Amino acid sequence: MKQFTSVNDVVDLQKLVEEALKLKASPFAFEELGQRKTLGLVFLNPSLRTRLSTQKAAANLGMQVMVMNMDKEGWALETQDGVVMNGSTVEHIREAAAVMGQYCDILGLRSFPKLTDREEDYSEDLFNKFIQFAGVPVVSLESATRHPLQSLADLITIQEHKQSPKPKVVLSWAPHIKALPQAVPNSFAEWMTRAASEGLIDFSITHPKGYELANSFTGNTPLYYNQHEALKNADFVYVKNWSSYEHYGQMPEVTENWMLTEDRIAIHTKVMHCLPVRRDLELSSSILDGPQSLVIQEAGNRVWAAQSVLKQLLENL
Ligand code: SN0
Repeated sequence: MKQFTSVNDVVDLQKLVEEALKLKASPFAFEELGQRKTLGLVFLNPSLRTRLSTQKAAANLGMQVMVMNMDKEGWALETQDGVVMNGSTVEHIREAAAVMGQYCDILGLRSFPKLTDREEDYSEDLFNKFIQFAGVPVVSLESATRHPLQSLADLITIQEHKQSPKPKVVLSWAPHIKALPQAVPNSFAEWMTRAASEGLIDFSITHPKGYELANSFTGNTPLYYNQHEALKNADFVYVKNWSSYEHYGQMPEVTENWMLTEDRIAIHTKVMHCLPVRRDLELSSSILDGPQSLVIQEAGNRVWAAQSVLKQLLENL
């Protein structure tokens, strides 16, 4: 593996999940591998799980970690080319990324979309420039359109908790008060589509009209506008809010209540969410506090997702 920005960087999906579960069973088996190697984690947006789990994963592999909270502690970054920098931006991403590449063997970057210009966000211009100028392998810690470490942790969690050889997995839209990125559901759909194509799961999506995700992420995945119908016999429900792709960054009106509650799912259905979750807005607190929730185990698996990816990148340095 030379970089990790989407499921397309993964050659053997099942092997990566197996590797992550092996690392979970034996976290320090490769503690020499990352010795004298430095991981830099660059955040342009907030983070809890990604920051701590990736830091822990790197430490388990013997790496040194440096964290740069660019949004709060760095110079204001310019990302456009051909501008005279006589305004508020202080440093161009060309120099910033190249300099961080001098200090680090691997770099991680988190950068949310602005949700105003779809073409700009979906071009992943900032992310691609960072990769281009860093000159070292880059791991996505969530980009404008994807969150692959989250999706890998989700697949690990499904693999760990499944009760049948081919469980039914449903992505279900949830209400929110803010317009959120499509990165998490895009990525989840992309990873689950790949898992479904390898016969590991059955995958479908349910959301209100107006919240269709880009086809490049969902492919031929069955889509239901009726949540009740979609959730029948589901083994795993993945709850997430996202804003509209078509009416980009908008929140088209939804009249029905889409919040997942216990009465909407079977007793054996497990509930997942990437977190942070807004209780009793996206998901009922009775589900979150009950035996059907996997959200904490899922967050725990972020360590093994990050560690399996860092291990493959280190082996390729
Ligand atoms: C982010 C998102 O992409 O949906 C990060 C998820 C890992 N979530 C939020 O920004 C939540 C913000 C909020 O106000 O609830």
